[in-house]
Amino acid sequence: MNPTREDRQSQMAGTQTIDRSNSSDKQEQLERYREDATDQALTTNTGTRISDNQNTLRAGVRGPSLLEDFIMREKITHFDHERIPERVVHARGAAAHGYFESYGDWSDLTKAAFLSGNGVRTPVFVRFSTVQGPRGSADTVRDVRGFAVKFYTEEGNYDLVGNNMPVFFIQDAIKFPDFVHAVKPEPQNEIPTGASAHDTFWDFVSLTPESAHMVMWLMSDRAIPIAYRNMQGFGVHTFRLINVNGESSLVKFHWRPKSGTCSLVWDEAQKLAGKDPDFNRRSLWEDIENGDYPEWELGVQVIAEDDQDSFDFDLLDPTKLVPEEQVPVQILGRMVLDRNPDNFFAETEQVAFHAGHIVPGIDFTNDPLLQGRLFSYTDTQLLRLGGPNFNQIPINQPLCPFHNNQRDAFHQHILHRGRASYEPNSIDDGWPKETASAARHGGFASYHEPMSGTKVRERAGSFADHFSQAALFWHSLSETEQNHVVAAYVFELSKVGRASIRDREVNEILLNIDSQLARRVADQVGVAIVGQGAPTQPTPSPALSQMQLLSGDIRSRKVAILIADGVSESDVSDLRDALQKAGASAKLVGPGVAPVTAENGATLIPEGSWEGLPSVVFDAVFVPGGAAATNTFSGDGRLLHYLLEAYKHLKPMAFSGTAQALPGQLGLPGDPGVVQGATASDLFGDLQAALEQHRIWSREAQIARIPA
Ligand code: HDE
Repeated sequence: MNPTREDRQSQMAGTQTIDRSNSSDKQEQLERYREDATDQALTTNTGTRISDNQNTLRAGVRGPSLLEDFIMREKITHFDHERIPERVVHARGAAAHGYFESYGDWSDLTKAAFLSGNGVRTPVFVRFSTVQGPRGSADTVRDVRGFAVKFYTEEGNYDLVGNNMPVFFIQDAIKFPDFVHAVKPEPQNEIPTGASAHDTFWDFVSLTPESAHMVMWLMSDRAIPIAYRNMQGFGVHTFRLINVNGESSLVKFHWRPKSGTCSLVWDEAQKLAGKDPDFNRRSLWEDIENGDYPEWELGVQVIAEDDQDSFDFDLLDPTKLVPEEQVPVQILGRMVLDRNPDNFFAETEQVAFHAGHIVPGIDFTNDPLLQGRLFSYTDTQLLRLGGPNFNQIPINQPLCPFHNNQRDAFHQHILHRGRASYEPNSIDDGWPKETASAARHGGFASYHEPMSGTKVRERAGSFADHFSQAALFWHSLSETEQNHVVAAYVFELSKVGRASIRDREVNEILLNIDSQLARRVADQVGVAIVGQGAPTQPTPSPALSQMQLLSGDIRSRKVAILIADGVSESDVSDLRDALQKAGASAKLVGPGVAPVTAENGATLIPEGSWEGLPSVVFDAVFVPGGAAATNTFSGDGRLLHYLLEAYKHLKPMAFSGTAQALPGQLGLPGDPGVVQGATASDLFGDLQAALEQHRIWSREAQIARIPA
């Protein structure tokens, strides 16, 4: 961090370093903190130029090192202190900058300025994460994904710290450490990394029926998203919006991806954890670098204060969702991520989200999980970021001015010049002063929610039903998705050593959700069903099925074009052009990364090798024609494995010209995803149609053992 001399002067003058004329641009603000060492001398931290960065000062060329060497000491000391504690949950993540744009003036709902007019733009920084694994764990594990958005609004920072699932495991914050200890690696051997498939997790959730609904989501395809850009996001809790008249509405926040919602298949997710543990992080980065910006729409389900008791569950219960068929989502604006961070540590690692960072126009409810979060996030930053000045770290600084009488503490960067650090004061004419609450641009004032009550440690009876919405989710899924849920329970419970835990999960949880689900799992994990359970038969909510959530186009899909010497160059370029025109992309993948000579003598440069860019990192595979290339393909086990794996993972596969012999050689049964044509242009329409479906689900019955 290298503030300029002007920055220092303005800080010394007691003003913030924020230039209001640039307030719409976080990038501008970060610019002043960005170090550019081009043409600069290597120095110590105190500015002394260094003449030798290769050798420690020593007594004679073979003698002992000298304590006097302040250059070596400073360098090693700094290195020794490079690590900060990783987040206790959500340690593994990736982030990007972008903007939020309001579609209109939503003053009837909220007085928040960032939602006050069509086209109003607010810079954002968004961090996606997994929950269980440490900072270096794999991206594609079965887990909940964090979806945390920091809006740098002109009225202060607003953080919407959500997940990619609309509910949570527990109802009360006091259970969070128990839940996290149970899902984290087991204490004696720190196994498993990034997985819930172990005894302590299933012990806890089988003893905690309120987790039943969220565990269903965790066992569904939502827990293995193919890309962050393909995830929905949810605020989970019920929040309040306060309008310009001071009236409150209860809301659930939704992020809807423009690229549609879709997932990996389980075998692919596991393989990716080894072949490309950075898979989600990498595609977010590459898409943004390529100008293919991920985009979401922000929506709210709005419930009038007076209607809050009209549901058969409690809106304050975070294990419940509001079915969209009951309360439709009203879209308020869109968010585009268009810039990668400059420095992972400075931005992605140091960003401090907090469910309690709100602005006028937004307020909390009494959801007991949310209430606990309001304490936790500051507390965690005090440890991680080393003291209470973490909001002075550039990525956390608001874009609007910020002034108060908080002083000193570790890592204080502001040179407060005022003489009075208390209020009221007369010495500094009373500044900084309060701002009265107002319809617009006023100070924050909490919603005047009527309160009464007796001090108790007790949950409301309205929080008692734990199975109806788990059943709602199950009955809303397509048959394919249900098969995946069953397979996930079987996979996870098969890794649970204690038979009593498997038994409890099946008989005391699943049997209360759906007897067929319980039986299908029980059969595979050696549990005898005891009793009947008391499942409900809810009316399905189609909005909960991912099968309804595809984008309908092939934008952002990634296709491998397999090449070898003698490949048809026109097939390669025609397909690549057609994909690009449709918003998708392609990479040339060769036996190695050495240039390949096409049939017509053209040189093609592979962007990766068959081993380095395996089929699991693509959505589809294309094998162009060319007699010599087909000959190479058909005799190379690596290539044949490539194709079989793509087939197994239900991907569209296209073969042109002489390559049309390959499906027959491999004995691949024909289906709408095995596309063939004399040339790339001939087959593109069919490939596009298959890619729009993303996976060929009909193929699954042939290749997977689905517990009936
Ligand atoms: Fe968090 N959570 N959480 N959480 N959470 C953290 O804060 C916590 C909960 C969520 O990318 C921590 O800075 C408690 C629900 C996200 O930096 C910590 C409870 C939801 C992120 C913390 C919850 C979330 C966190 C760890 C129960 C979805 C990552 C590091 C009362 C609505 C943000 C940190 C990022 C991070 C506490 C429950 C989402 C320890 C006590 C529910 C996306 O403060």
